[in-house]
Amino acid sequence: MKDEMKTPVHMGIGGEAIPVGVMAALPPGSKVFGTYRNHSLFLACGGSLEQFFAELYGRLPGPGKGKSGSMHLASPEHGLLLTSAVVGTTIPLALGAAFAEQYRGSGGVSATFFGDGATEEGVFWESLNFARLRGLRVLFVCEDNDLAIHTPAKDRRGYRSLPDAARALGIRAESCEGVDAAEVARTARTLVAAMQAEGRPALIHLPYVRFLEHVGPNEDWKAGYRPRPSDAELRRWDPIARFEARLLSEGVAQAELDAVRAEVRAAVEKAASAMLKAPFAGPEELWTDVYA
Ligand SMILES: Cc1ncc(C[n+]2csc(CCOP(=O)(O)OP(=O)(O)O)c2C)c(N)n1
Ligand SMILES: [Mg+2]
Repeated sequence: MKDEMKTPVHMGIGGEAIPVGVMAALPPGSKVFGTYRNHSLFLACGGSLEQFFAELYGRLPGPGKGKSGSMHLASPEHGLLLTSAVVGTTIPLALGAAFAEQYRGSGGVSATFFGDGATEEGVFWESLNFARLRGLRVLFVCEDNDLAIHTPAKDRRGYRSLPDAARALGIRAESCEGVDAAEVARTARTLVAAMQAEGRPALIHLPYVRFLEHVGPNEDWKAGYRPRPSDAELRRWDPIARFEARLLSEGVAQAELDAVRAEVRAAVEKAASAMLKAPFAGPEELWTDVYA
């Protein structure tokens, strides 16, 4: 709101359980790719809060030295090789990473996170086909908020079930609500185990609700392209509330949750205020990390 971040931010509020659950299921060392809606993914892969805020504030300690911004957060040392603003482009790269693992005989897997809109790109279907043909261990992770910016899926495609379409290609596919991190992890674990045993790709389809506008920090229920869910529906689709309810039902005390919440808030505030004072890259960085 203060315009301190000069990068467009595609917030992941409502979708947090997806990267958290899937990353919990992937074996260590997996190669991961994502989209511009990548904040939760960056943190779930193990990227630090300091690196995260530095990149959003455009500062030198960011993983892209502040030059890549929110839409291209990456952390290769944590397995997050690349995220991109160009819809669909990181899907085939995950095939390349899986092919490298297969070629070396290492048994490793890769995962690619993409929105439902990316399934309208030809490269998505080409990638499904090629991964199936070559028996590549790629987990396709569809983060389905039913929207490509403002356009719902029913106005964009002639088929209804993505898992059915993937199954027709001989790819294992499961759907589960992308709101309960533990449930997402359980479903992803089953698919990863099958992928490793059978040497073929798998697809996990995860519906969720995008709480905010396509890009930016505001709610936009009044914009007119989708109805506002009821308060009860919004509570049902809130991954944080859902996870807290699960923990409470499993015997965790409210005081413990409050302590974790306070600890996280303090860590976020500390990292954000420290990185707002971090230096910008100097002119000498203008021509570094430039490949084309
Ligand atoms: C190749 C390409 N075409 C169009 C765009 C413009 N664009 C940006 S986001 C977006 C919608 C993508 O929707 P989805 O993949 O479902 O991701 P979501 O924003 O819902 O997470 C489009 C069309 C783009 N960035 N790249
Ligand atoms: Mg979408």
